[in-house]
Amino acid sequence: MSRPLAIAAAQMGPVVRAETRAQVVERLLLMLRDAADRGAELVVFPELALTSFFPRWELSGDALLTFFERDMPSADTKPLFDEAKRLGVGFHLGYAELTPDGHRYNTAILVERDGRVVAKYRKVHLPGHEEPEAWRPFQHLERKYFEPGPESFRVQRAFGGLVGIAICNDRRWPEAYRVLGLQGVEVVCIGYNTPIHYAPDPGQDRLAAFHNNLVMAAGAYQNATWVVGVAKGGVEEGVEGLSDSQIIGPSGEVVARSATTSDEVVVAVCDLDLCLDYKRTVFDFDRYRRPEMYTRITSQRGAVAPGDADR
Ligand code: CDV
Repeated sequence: MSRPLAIAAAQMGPVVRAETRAQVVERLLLMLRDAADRGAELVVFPELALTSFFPRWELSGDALLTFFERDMPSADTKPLFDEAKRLGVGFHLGYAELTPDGHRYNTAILVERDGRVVAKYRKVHLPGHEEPEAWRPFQHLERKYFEPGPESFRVQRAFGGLVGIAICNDRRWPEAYRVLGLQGVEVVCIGYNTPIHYAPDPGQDRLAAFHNNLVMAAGAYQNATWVVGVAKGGVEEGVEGLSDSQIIGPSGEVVARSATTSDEVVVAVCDLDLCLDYKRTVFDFDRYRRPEMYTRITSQRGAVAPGDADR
């Protein structure tokens, strides 16, 4: 049996602050058409795809809110929805969401081939810091500008399979994949903006690409799922972001990878039934997991309590 789904990772190069939404949507449309020409049925765009990565700046009032979407689709993004529907292609899109009652989230949606929004996810793991810190070469104020998503990771029946969403920093946390894995996920869409310079510990900078692949490949393999990781990379407003978008199979192997730091589409035909090879064998959760063992760590006699190892 096979359930092929052609997926495109639509990587973006930098978006400068002066770029309008309409200009960005033109770039997305070019990639959408390119992906459709190459047979893609699902096109995955990055996190916060419509603007420059604004958490790098200290902002308030209208200067901040201008980066947020009040409606989706909006007047500027409607051409993307219309063209996707015309082409019969679905997509994943990350954007900054401002709700009618004033909540701000780092959000991604999944749009089916008929134009319906079938899933919305709001980022759970918000990295960075709450207040500006003058010692940094650039800020990472996600924790100031966004609330953590109030809902967990959920799987949606779409594109002939089970699809989940995680956003950027979520990909470093095994819980994100496992919560989706426990729901049988077959494709995890992950958009990211990852500055290569990590100010709290610059020793990690040289490992940015290694860690990116490490976490997504492990998440894919340990949860028997495809993972589609898509960057907004390149040097954006003076900050170098990781590119290296990749489509990873349930074996943990990369089957398609970007080669540039610019707008670039890579396509892979992903057989969703390949997930079953792993879900029915080494990662047969019902047969082999021991959930009853995972909550006992400190209550057992002889277990090492936090801090004991230091004594
Ligand atoms: N946008 C992000 O979530 N970026 C984080 C950085 C700050 C570490 C990431 O995990 O890639």
